[in-house]
Amino acid sequence: MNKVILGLSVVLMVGVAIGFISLVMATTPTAAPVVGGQGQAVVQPPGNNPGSGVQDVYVRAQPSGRYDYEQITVKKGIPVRFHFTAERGSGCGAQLIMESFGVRLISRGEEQVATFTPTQTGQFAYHCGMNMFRGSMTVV
Ligand SMILES: [Cu+2]
Repeated sequence: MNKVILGLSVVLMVGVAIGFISLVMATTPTAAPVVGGQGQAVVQPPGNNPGSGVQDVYVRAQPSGRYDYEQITVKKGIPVRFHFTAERGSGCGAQLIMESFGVRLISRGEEQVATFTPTQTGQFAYHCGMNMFRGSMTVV
């Protein structure tokens, strides 16, 4: 009788453990968030640090033909330090242009930085030379 109870407890515990693991796996993001496109959330890139006097944003051109961050949000009146890196294999994504702020960066795998201060709210595009890589910076 005790053996039966012991056996049932083991089965129960294994079941609970498997349930817990699947729950954790279901709720844990397995990859970096893909942003941009319709209906997707606006994500603050890592390092954006209001209060520091500078807003650091980080954008990478990827071999997939897209930026890792296609929607970024910054605040008006605070200098933006725009860090841009084109990953190997990202082709024409090596060039990043942001006309509104006179930004033209070319990366060959290393990080390039442009600093500017947005003085108006609105949406400002950043893109590669051929407009294939596309992103939008929202100033609020
Ligand atoms: Cu391009």
